[in-house]
Amino acid sequence: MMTRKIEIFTDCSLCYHSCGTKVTVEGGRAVKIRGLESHPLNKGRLCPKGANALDVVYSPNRIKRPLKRRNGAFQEIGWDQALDEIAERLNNLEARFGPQSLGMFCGSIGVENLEMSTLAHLLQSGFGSPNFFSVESICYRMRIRTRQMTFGRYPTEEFDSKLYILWGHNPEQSDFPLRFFLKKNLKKGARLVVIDPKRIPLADEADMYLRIRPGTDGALALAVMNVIIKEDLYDKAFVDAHTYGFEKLVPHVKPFTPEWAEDITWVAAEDIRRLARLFARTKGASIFQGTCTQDQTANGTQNSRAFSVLQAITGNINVPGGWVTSPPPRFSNPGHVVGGEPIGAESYPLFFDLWGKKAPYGVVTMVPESIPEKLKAFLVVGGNPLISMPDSHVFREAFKRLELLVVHDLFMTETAELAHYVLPACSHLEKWGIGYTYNVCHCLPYLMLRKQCIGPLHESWSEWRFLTELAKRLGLDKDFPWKSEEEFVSCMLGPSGLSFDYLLNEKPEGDFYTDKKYEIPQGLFRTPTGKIEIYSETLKEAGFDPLPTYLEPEQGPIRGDQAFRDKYPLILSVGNRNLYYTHSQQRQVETLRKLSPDALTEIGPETAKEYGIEDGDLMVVETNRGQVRMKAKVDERVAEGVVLVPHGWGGEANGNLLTDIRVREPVMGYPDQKSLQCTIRKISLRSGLEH
Ligand SMILES: Nc1nc2c(c(=O)[nH]1)N[C@H]1C(S)=C(S)[C@@H](COP(=O)(O)OP(=O)(O)OC[C@H]3O[C@@H](n4cnc5c(=O)[nH]c(N)nc54)[C@H](O)[C@@H]3O)O[C@H]1N2
Ligand SMILES: Nc1nc2c(c(=O)[nH]1)N[C@H]1C(S)=C(S)[C@@H](COP(=O)(O)OP(=O)(O)OC[C@H]3O[C@@H](n4cnc5c(=O)[nH]c(N)nc54)[C@H](O)[C@@H]3O)O[C@H]1N2
Ligand code: SF4
Ligand SMILES: [Mo]
Repeated sequence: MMTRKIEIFTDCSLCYHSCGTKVTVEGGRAVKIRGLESHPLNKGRLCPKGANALDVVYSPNRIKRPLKRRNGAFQEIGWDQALDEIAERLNNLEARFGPQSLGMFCGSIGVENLEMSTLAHLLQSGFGSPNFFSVESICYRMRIRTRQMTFGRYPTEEFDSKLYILWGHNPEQSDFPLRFFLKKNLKKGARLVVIDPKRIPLADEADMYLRIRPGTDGALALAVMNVIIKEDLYDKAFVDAHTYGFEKLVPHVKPFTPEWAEDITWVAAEDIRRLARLFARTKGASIFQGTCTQDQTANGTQNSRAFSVLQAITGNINVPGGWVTSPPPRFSNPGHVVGGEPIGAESYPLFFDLWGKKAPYGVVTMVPESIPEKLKAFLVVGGNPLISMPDSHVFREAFKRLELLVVHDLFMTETAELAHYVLPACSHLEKWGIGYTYNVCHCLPYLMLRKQCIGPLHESWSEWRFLTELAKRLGLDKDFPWKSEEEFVSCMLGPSGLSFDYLLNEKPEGDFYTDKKYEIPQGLFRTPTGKIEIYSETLKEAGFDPLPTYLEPEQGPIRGDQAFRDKYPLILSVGNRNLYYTHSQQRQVETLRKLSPDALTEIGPETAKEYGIEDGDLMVVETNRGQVRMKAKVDERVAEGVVLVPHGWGGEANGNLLTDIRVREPVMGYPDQKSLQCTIRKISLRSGLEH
């Protein structure tokens, strides 16, 4: 019998970049996956994860059938039984404690978890709960919020730049598409500055490398501002025409001299001056701030404010290579706004509400303290919070107190292991969806239909099917009116201007959804003053500094307690990315595991020597919250006194056993994961004893 071989253009959603792929399907089975040359983002390339995506899809470790915990062990059951029981338990909790006792959590899957989070939000809000949590309250939304606050919209850095300032961002590991744009433009004469406590390999190609003390980026940014203003390097015409509050910034930054910053940041005053001059003299310069690095520090919101102000005063807004405001794609968002505010809205109001525009997200760092009083049931759809959220012990203990924990995933994660019900999810090749590049992919306004390439494997269900069927049992049918997943995706695409049929039949490779425009028309900046707000009344009214400021890490040498630092003298940053894995995923893929077999703690040679540790030794990293065991990677690229621990590994190598959920950024409640304190020691393999 002839088996038909077809090639389908779709996107990879093993991370949020959404690279274009070509999937060869033969007899209903995906047999090959390659990069799609005509996709403007990856231009035919795939990272090792994407290239090995079929090993994820066809992994023998996939959860095959719904599982129910009984007497401490999992038992296979049918979908109907699982959904009937979950619905009954949810209805029961609603009757006893009210609908807000349900919390929903979505992780970082594909681009902004678009369909997943829309459906999840629809279910939880239809049920009557405002408590939707996602990675948005530890990653990225802070930058969006802050840029909205400053510009009244959300400009993003262009991939083709004349000056790349990698400010705590390492594209070689985390930003596969950017890496190629960067390398191409370096050959054409673009400049590069790397600001990082690790001399990442890209720094070897840079015009400047600034070795910074973790968590002090805000101080450096203020000093750069100081020089630009003092040396009269700012773009006067742009400042006059488009900004509000510059005259207040001038006296404000006077004390933040390069010498002041040198003591704080470890960056030489002369380098700060050089950076300021280079930046101010380049039209088409962009700060590429760490995607979560700059959020997860004590000064997070103010870091993003400072970067925004730097782009503005150098006139690097809406110029090719700078930060550019392209309209975001419009998708229909059928989710209701439920009365009542999510957990965290009161403590961190600017995260929730900006000028009356309410975000659907609760603050995830407040979840554990809300269990069991406020939250009794938790649905996790595509996330692994027990590994990915800060302070894993605290999350674990809280989750144990839930009356109902349901996890929808492809694999038996540490979070799933604790659940009452585990439900098998479809991979991205088994369902319909939307792939687009906008907020994470820097001004490439591109939209693609994610096609269902193969039927669902095993008994896995897509989010659409799972949540629609659960909704029916909760009496929420009216909130899920779509007869098929295609119809749902088609409805979401509605306002984008690119229809399902067009993207399926005419542009299977995807299409640009809007032209890029660089001019600044009247009314572009939708802030209260209609200008770029260097001075923000909004922040002031919320009780924060209206001008960019600097706050030391809570445990650091200026704010922290000396006795604490005597015990934990080294600076800890948790979560540098690893090209071969997305967070806690893909460890089961043999090819990738061979390329990156171990969790590695990175330290500099002097630090290693001081603690009697050699490269490859087994070592312990310890904080006030817990400890991890990992292999040591002694690397002269790492600043002395700094310990870099990855996240995403499980068991005793879980980096989030070290982080502290109570150490939070004051404006938006994000956890500090980049500037904590720790100590390290060697484990002797022979005796098994720790030194
Ligand atoms: N200390 C520290 N911790 C961090 C970070 C850090 O820098 N430092 N970074 C943080 C950041 S920025 C983020 S975004 C978070 C990420 O946090 P998470 O998104 O919770 O992390 P993942 O490990 O990617 O978990 C995703 C889960 O979804 C499953 N999955 C994959 N595809 C699908 C699907 O299509 N459907 C369903 N239902 N499930 C699917 C995967 O198997 C996996 O178990 O981690 C955070 N954790
Ligand atoms: N392969 C892979 N790619 C990913 C992910 C993944 O899990 N795997 N996750 C995706 C997600 S959700 C996100 S949010 C992004 C994260 O992307 P980013 O937050 O940009 O993280 P990295 O690119 O690892 O870069 C972090 C760099 O910052 C440095 N650094 C650490 N602390 C500080 C500090 O205080 N100041 C400064 N200036 N530098 C510091 C580190 O040494 C490291 O080189 O990556 C995305 N891409
Ligand atoms: S960078 Fe992300 S989207 Fe692109 S191929 Fe790799 S895993 Fe897939
Ligand atoms: Mo993230």
